[in-house]
Amino acid sequence: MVLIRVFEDKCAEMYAKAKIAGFLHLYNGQEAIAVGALAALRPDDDLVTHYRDHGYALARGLDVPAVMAELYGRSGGTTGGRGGSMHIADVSKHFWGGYAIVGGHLPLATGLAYAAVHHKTDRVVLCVMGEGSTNIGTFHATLNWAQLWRLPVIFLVENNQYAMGTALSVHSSVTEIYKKALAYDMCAERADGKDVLAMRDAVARLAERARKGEGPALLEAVTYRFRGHSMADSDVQRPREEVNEQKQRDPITMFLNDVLFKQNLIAQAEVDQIQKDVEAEVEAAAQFADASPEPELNTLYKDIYAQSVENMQVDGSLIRPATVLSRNGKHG
Ligand SMILES: Cc1ncc(C[n+]2csc(CCOP(=O)(O)OP(=O)(O)O)c2C)c(N)n1
Repeated sequence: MVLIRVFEDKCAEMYAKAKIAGFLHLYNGQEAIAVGALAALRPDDDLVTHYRDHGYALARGLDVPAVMAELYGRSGGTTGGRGGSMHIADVSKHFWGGYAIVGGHLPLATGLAYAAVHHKTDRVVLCVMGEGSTNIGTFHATLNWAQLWRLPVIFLVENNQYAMGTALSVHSSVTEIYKKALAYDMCAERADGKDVLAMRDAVARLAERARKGEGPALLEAVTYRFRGHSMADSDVQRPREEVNEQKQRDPITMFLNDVLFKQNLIAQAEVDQIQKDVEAEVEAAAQFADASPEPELNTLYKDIYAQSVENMQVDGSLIRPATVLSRNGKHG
């Protein structure tokens, strides 16, 4: 959680210095969700997220300098600098990407869950979205199929109570988001998204039932983001008092005070050391990103068409999507 916090504060600084361009949606305040959820999953469980994806990338163990270089749009980035902030991905880590289209990734995640069943693996898919996604048509179509086919997917809704600057009660007729799953007879739970252990326990429980073939679930994580929607947002819609009050319940200090200090699991000196080490790691990542060259112009079309992934391997097995074969004209 500290790594995500420090990393993203650095991102904000580098955005202001114009080292990072485009959209940049930060995760400050929501760190306990990604860290708790991924702690409950296996490294080969599949992960698909929305565009607020840096926290997931770091919690999944992607290379920190490569994530920073991706944000800088440099060739040392996770996708060679061609994706940027909203499209961090690393297939070797079963992280199939951040997606910019609100709700657009839900069918993809559910397709992965279908593939897991079809290939007789016991993998679970974690599909992360904001609460704004739950008003989108694909959300409803996807939940219907996922439940009908009892697919092993957890729909994790990060309810930070605003879609951009629009308050939940202004955009959704149902404000207890987990209840939307009940329309599809789907298992639904709500957890405190600022409590890292509560998040870990909830995801562990839902993953276990999904792995046993008991079907999908929707988990609503109630949270708040400490910054505006993106770095381009002046954040004028949210009352200052509300933002300040929410910052009093910071997931990092809550875990420190309510768990680690209370149970004598850590000393202040260790906390200080973690902070220092993380700051050094993030500084080194920023230097790596700065030194990494711009992508070569002749790589502009690389990885856009399916044939570029023709020989892609995941866990030793060759991926040969039908589109690859037909595009190459080798098979009909
Ligand atoms: C289909 C679609 N419509 C609109 C947008 C523009 N847009 C980007 S983020 C966003 C709000 C999403 O809010 P929420 O799902 O609650 O996630 P949060 O950003 O709060 O984490 C909107 C409307 C988009 N990217 N895709």
